[in-house]
Parts: sequence; C-alpha cells; structure tokens
Amino acid sequence: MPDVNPPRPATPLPATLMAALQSILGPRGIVTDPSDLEPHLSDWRGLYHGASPAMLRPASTGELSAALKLLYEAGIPVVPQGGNTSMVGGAMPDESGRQVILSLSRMNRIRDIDPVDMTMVAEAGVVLKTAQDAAAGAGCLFPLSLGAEGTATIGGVLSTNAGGNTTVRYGNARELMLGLEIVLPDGGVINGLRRLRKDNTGYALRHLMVGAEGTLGIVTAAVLRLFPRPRSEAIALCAVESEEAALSLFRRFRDRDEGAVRAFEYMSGNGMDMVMRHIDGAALPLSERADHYVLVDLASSRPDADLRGLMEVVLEEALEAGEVLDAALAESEAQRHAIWRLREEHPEAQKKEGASVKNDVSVPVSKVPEMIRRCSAALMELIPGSRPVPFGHMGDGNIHMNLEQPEGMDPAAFLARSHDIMDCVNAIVRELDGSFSAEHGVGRLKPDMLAEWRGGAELDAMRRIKAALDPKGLLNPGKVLPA
Ligand code: FAD
Ligand code: 2HG
Ligand code: ZN
Repeated sequence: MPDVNPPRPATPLPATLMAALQSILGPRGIVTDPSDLEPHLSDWRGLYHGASPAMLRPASTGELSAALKLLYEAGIPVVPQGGNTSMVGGAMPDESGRQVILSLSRMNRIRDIDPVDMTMVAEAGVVLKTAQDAAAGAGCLFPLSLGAEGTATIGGVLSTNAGGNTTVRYGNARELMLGLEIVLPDGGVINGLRRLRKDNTGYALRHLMVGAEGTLGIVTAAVLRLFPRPRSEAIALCAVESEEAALSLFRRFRDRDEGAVRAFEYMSGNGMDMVMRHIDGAALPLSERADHYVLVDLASSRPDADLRGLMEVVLEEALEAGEVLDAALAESEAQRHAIWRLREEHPEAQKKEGASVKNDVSVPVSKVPEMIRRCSAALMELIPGSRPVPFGHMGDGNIHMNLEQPEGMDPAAFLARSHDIMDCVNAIVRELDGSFSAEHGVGRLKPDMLAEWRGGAELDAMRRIKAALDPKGLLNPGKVLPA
C-alpha cells in the first residue's frame, strides 16, 4: 500500500481567477460540484484518494492554452487526467486540495483520417476504442489494444507510452505517433501535427512528451499511424508444459513467420483459475487445467495468408516436442472473442479475488522464464500461502509479476507488505537487466524506484528537462520525478 495522507478539504480557487477561467471556458468548462468531482478523485486500483477545488474541461486547444496561462501565472498546480485508468496513480490529484484537474474529455474529435497517408488526427480526449473503430470504418487498423481501451484516451495512452497486447508486432504508443500538438505549462502551443514519416528538424519534442506522464506538457491532439486491416487471422489458446516451453513456442512462430505474430500472451494456472472463478461466462476450451497457458494470435493483411495452416504446423511440432500439452483453435468470431476475454479479464479477476500487488516488469525476452520462476519462488517464500499471478506480454519480455494475497489473510495486512513484495521482485529483475516499469509508467507510485534505478546523470538530465519546460513545477507535481 502506498504511504498517503487523508485528503484535506479543497482550497477554493481565488474568485478573480475563477471568473477569468469561466469567461474562457464557459459554463460547461469548469466542474466544482463535489459529487461531480468525486469519480475523478480516486484511481482504478483504489490506491489513492485525492482532493481538488475544480476540474477544467476546455473544448479547444485555444481555451486550454488561455486557461493554463492563467493558472501558471497564479502558481496553481495542474493534474492532467484522461480516462483515469492509470495503474500507478498518475492522473490523481494529491491530498493537499490545491491541485486542479485538467480533463480533455470535451476535446474528443477525430479531425481527419487519410487512408493514403495512413494517418488519423485525433484529439487527446478520443477514447482508444473510438479511434480503433474510426480506423476500421475507413478500412484501416489502429493497432494499439489494451484491456482498458473502452475508457483510456489517446492523450493518456501517448502520455504513458502504453504498450498492450500488440506491441510485439506494432510497437508501443510511441511507434504509433507521427506528430503531436502540445500545450506547454505556461500556455505556449507547439503545433507539431505533421504527418511525416521522416522529419529530422531539431530536438524531437514530440517524443519527449510521449511517456512524460503529463509532467512536461499537455497533449491536445496527435497524428497517429494507421495500418492495413487484417484480412486473415488465427487464434489459439494453448496449455504449455512450462515457462520455457512458452518461450520456445514463441520462438517457433517467430522463426517461421515473425510478421504473423500479432500477440503472444502468457498466463499462469493461478490467474486462469481466478478468471474461471470470478468472470461470468468464462470457460476453459481445453480438456484440463494447466499451470501455464499462452494465447497465440496470428494476423495478416493478406486475404490468402494460410495462418490456420501455420498455426497447425507449429502447434503439431510443439506437441510432438512435449512443449504444448493441449490447444484450442478459435473457429468463429465468438470463440476468438471468448479466448481473448480469458486474457483480458485477468486484472478484473485478480481484483475480485482479493488484495494484490502489481509488478509491471520487463526483462530481455530470453530471461522471461527464469524471471517468472525465480520471482514466484521468492514471493512464496516471502509470504507463505501467497499466490503468484504472472501474466502478460511475453513476446515483449513484459510480464505482470503480480502477487495475490493468501486465502483468508487480512487484505490490509497483505498490502502492508507491498514494499517488501515489490523489492523482492525488483531485486531479481535488476539482476536480469530488466526494468521496474515496462508499460504502466512511474506515476505517483514509483518515483522512489526511478531514483534508485536511474540515479546519477540520467536522473539529473531528467530534472533539468523538467526545470527547463516547467520552471515552477506546476504540471503534475509529485509524479515521475522523486521529490
Ligand atoms: P490516465 O490514467 O487518465 O492518465 C495517465 C497519465 O497520463 C497520467 O500521468 C496523466 O496525468 C497523463 N495524461 C492523461 N492525459 C494526458 C494528456 N492529454 N496530456 C498529458 N498528460 C496526460 N497499460 C498498458 O500500457 N498496457 C496494457 O495492457 C494496459 N492494460 C490495462 C488494463 C486495465 C484493465 C487497466 C485499468 C489499465 C491498463 N493499462 C495498460 C494502464 C492504462 O490503461 C494505460 O496506461 C492508459 O494509457 C492510460 O490512459 P488514460 O486515458 O486512462 O490516462
Ligand atoms: C494488462 O496487461 C494490463 O492486462 C494490466 O497491463 C496488468 O493488472 C495488471 O497488472
Ligand atoms: Zn499489460
């Protein structure tokens, strides 16, 4: 459990500032009613509960720029918030009651889709699923895909450099962005909505903003890359013999046809048991329970690609080698959806099972099996009866090395051990040349880890960049950089 203080009552904004903001943003542009603010003051994991005097909802880049300029002059701290699905408390105002929330929810237009340039210009408040659907409507694909896609926004996924299920094929959010429109902390606007594949014109400020978690500037719109839509697909759920067998299966697919692998996701027996227990309609399409599973998702834009053939050949080889124990190939869209649901519902099932501690770690792909084995053993020794729930993006070396409380243990007593649990995993991940945050970011939860892992010249350079762009330290204070 993070160390936090109870929220203090919000400090109202000065009346003159309020009046000036109202004249810029209009009646729909400022929320101060406590019951309307309430959903914006707690995070998805329930780790943080903040306080805030107001939430600003600008309807345009011009409005946002003018409002931010006023707040900057008045020295008011600002916390950008998209869909509020951060796993690290990144979009939470703190307990001081002074931080204003900035929501981009009214900036939710798709400004343009160009199937020749293969680009989409989307405002920051566009929900990820809406962007995917708009791309599909134009006969294209926007490939970023994650469990929170019905709520997470374009501004949020870019600001966290989100990964998700298809990174193995298409890259993180960064790789899917060509240009950005940005509002700086003092209200300055950078119009970088260039749809260019090549653009080496000075420092790549757009890339500095991606993954900055709202500490350097506000993303207001983005040029996103589109891809040809898939016309052939094959999806299977496999029970595999071990973590090593899962990696070996990944290599078999990659060696045969690297471009065909759209997702390669690992799940443990513990996690799948929780999905079966808590998720309505979940059913295992295999003959029996296993300790390890993988979801293999192959896709191609070629209508004649024989992906089912590829799937069958590779699985046959792996069955003969004793790596795959059983496999179910989706025969219909409904079965495809049902298999993906078993994977996507892992976070929800873990939440319903009780208290858990998340470790969003990455290691070189070759070291994933060793990492899972060593962390699982160390965690069970640290807290007897606890249940490791490793799952996630094996093809990227990114496993959510989560730990569920022992059955019957007081959740608060388990969460009191959060620091020990994270330290235990991080020590092993560090030995394996990994990272303490693969895709969820640093947010409010992990600045201390950033100091420990990225100290010296690297952290110093980060601090100098922050001081140069936000000299008053008003944008998302307390996030990413340690105090
Ligand atoms: P928020 O949570 O609102 O904000 C995230 C951060 O970005 C905060 O620091 C905030 O201040 C900042 N921010 C938001 N909008 C802007 C903006 N316009 N300009 C500047 N800063 C801004 N993440 C993954 O990477 N991969 C996954 O597979 C994945 N799966 C998830 C599954 C579930 C069920 C949930 C709840 C979360 C998951 N996440 C995953 C984490 C989260 O969804 C992503 O990090 C997502 O990118 C956050 O988007 P959001 O709009 O909700 O941003
Ligand atoms: C996922 O891959 C998300 O489902 C969430 O990144 C991971 O709940 C988690 O730990
Ligand atoms: Zn993930």
